[in-house]
Amino acid sequence: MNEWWRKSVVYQIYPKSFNDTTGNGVGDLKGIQEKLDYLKNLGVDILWLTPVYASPQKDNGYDISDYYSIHDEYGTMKDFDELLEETHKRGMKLIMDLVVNHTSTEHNWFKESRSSKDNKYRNFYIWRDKPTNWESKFGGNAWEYDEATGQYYLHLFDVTQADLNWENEEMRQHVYDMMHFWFQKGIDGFRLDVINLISKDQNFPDDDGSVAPGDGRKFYTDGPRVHEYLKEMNQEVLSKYDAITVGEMSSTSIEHCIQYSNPSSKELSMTFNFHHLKVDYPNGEKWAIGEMDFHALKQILSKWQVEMNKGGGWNALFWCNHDQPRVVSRYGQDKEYRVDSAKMLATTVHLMQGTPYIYQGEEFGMTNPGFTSIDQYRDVETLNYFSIMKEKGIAEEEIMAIIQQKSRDNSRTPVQWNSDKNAGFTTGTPWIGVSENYPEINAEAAVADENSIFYHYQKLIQLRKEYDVITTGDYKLLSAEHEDVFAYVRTNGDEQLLVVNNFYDKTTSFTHNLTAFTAEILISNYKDSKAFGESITLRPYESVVYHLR
Ligand code: TEU
Repeated sequence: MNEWWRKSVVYQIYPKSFNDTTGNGVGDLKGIQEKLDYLKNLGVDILWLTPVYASPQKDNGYDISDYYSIHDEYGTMKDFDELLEETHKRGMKLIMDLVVNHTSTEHNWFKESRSSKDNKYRNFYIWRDKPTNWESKFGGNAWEYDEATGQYYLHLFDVTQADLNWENEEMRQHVYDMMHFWFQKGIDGFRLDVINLISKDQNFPDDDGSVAPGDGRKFYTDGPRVHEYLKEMNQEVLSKYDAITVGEMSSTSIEHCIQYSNPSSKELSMTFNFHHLKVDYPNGEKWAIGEMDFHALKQILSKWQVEMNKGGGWNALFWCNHDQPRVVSRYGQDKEYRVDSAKMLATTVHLMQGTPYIYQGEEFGMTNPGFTSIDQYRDVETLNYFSIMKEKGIAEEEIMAIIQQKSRDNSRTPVQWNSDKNAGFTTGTPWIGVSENYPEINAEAAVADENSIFYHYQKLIQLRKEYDVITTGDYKLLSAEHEDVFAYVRTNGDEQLLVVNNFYDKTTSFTHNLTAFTAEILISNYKDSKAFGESITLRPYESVVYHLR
């Protein structure tokens, strides 16, 4: 296991909400550059920028209209080059977001493609005389009729995001050329957006509705040629650079993620999966009020740890990103136990095997904003589902409660830098509202407080570099049936880490049968956690890591 990224920690930046230096209310590249020393102090190794390419911004940059230029609100290519240089100067790496399952319908390729059936770009996209009954992930039909040429084009996401046709070798070559362009500028890798959706069943069958009406996922998820395409991408591009790649795998399986990320496959470095972030989806339905299923959470995270380790795969470890609610509000308690529960949640994933990802603001415990009106929301998926739920006759009050819990905008409010106006994010009007708790919850206050969540993350990052057992140790879940505690042990020969996390606001106890000659506490979220013993009492949200020899 010599790949450098196995001991690295990645920090995800959503530029639109990170830091605005022009006063236009939108974050920009110079704003990221301003915060590089803050990120260096946190101790992260790699920065992941979500898309900064030219885009109409219908899906905040995941609808790309030109892969070779920077979105004008974010700055210029010169700004990008300077950011990359300053990042490298600080010994950090930078990866970009590769969105090649689809482009914006504003992309020149699509404009050409839709202009006529015999245009040379026609088959860069997926055109059919007859649509299937597949649903878009953003609601509604996944096909759009185009008058000009009397056919339908596929869009698994928004109608302005047309799916690329990966069966077309010339299109694939255009993608590889673009990847070389960015690698030759000096970037260090890519996060690959919904990359396991690029291979579609070419029979385009209707869905039988057995999972959900018009589901369709089984006809394009981990599709028939996906591994062939990724091997080709690796052969043509990735193998020529010392790159880190992480695939976002929607609705995937452990077997596929082992194949995607086992080095012998020569595909990707690691994978994101989302099964642990659906344990508050009642009957698998995102757009409903749901509570965390704690036992399911423990089982899913543990199964992925054990199976990926056994199969030689590599997990991206995370709770938060720009599509998910803030974990301290979701699986923790963001009022009187915000600090303790945020630290506990961080420890839970950072002591696992894999590469941890920290999403902007998670390192000091930003919470969901608690918006109450649909006018406060911006996310295309959220706004689509507001309309869908209204059409279903659901009461607006219930709709707003669901959206308040599940919307992707929960993680997209501006980073709260300090207690100044707009939390120091912008001197203008922010593109989306700032959470009202910014005077108390902000980076400046966290850096000034030695007991803050910030320094807990800083310590976790340091531990990963210091203790090989975190990177290479086996994983075993303990007391699977415990109602309150998520405990596991990492083992590397005669060295063990016992990680115990109380996920609830009441004192509980945990017993085990581990023995040790010496035991020290590596990290805890309480100053006076109990010494190692057969029975360990855990106060509300108490989280302790014991190093046993
Ligand atoms: O997300 C894929 C995706 O399906 C997410 O939108 C998420 O799983 C969904 O919202 C859950 O309901 C990627 C990007 O991360 C996301 O921001 C983009 O909107 C999407 O792809 C399309 O590019």
